[in-house]
Amino acid sequence: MVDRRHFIKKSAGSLAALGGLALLQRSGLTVATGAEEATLMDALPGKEALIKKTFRPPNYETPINYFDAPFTPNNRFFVRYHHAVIPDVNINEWRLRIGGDAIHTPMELNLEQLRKDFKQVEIAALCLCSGNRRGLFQPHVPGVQWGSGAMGNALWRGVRLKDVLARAGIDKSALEVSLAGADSGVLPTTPNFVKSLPLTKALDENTLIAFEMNGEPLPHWNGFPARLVIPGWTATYWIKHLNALNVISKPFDGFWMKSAYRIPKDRFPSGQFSSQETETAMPITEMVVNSLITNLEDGQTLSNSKSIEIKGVAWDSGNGIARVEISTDGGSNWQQATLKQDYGRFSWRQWQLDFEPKHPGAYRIMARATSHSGESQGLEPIPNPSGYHHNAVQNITIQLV
Ligand SMILES: Nc1nc2c(c(=O)[nH]1)N[C@H]1C(S)=C(S)[C@@H](COP(=O)(O)O)O[C@H]1N2
Ligand SMILES: [Mo]
Repeated sequence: MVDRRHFIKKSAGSLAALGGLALLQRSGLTVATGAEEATLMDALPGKEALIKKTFRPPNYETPINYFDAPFTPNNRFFVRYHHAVIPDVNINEWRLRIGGDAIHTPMELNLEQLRKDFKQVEIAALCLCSGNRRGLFQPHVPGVQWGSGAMGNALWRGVRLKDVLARAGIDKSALEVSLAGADSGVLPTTPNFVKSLPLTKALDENTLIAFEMNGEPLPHWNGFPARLVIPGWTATYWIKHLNALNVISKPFDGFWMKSAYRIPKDRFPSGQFSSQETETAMPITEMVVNSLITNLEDGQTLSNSKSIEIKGVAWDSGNGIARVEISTDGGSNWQQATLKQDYGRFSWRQWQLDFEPKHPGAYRIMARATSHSGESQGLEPIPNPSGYHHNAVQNITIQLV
């Protein structure tokens, strides 16, 4: 049974929010007056209440105040699925099948073999949905209307994909590795969520088949018993409930590569995927530099505030964060925040700044991260049809009374 714990943060603006309100009113909850937007909190089994975007398939984002910790707890980690049929994997029956026309010896591994036969490694990495913050794009872009919580930072333990593929033997004709999970659509015509990686990324020493997250077995909703972890790349490639890997000599032509998760070419500073590129478009690959203020909200009123701590997180595709600058006057002056502990170049980096306001009033707070490659955030997101890579500098107003 799903434990339903609804509450309202603010009240309604958009039509979708109104739908949420109608639901709440039917379930007998009263709506706070004078507020602006409905937020529906709901707990999936084994999870704390998260912000529900859709129930079938389950799409739940993490409230940003939970990003206070260096690693996002498993029971607070966001959940994203494209399909509604998500099997409860029976570990005794689960096998990872390795095949494809460019593999020498097709094979099957059970979880025990995967854990015991290969060297285990652990890596801190941010799992970020390509469409995180899509809901902030103006004009509106279709798709799940994510806020800022379709991401989480975790310690992933597993084995290197390259070690597993080496055991099966890779032919020199190999071009891509396709990745499939156990979930499927309600209708047999729905294309399964299968992705592919260029061989070089599949063989990168940081690309893992992970079976643990923050020291525990992967939660069901985050891919039990094993998922791909592709540090630096958006989470669309981080296939959950992984059950098939195929090393192939031709570009994989499934729907989720050819038609979805694509961006206009040359518009972002992100990496290449030449076997999947056309003249005008390419698959989304690396994350872009970004940051988030995690302890203040737009419109928030703070009283008796002589010193205000501003804190948050910043990340990029793996060059590492060089600096985070904060403005408290709408962008006229910028101050460097203190970067906290470095957990590795694929982890997000926490940062902090103490702000001492001289007088009460409204303050416009902005945060801007710069990576070691020199990339920085712009004031506006880069437009693209599917609303990916939203990394505009945040701009929130707080009231000090
Ligand atoms: N099997 C499977 N894996 C998947 C998906 C999916 O729909 N099915 N969605 C991907 C996308 S788009 C994202 S953002 C991440 C989300 O990971 P999480 O649910 O563990 O937070 O899973 C990825 N792996
Ligand atoms: Mo995603």
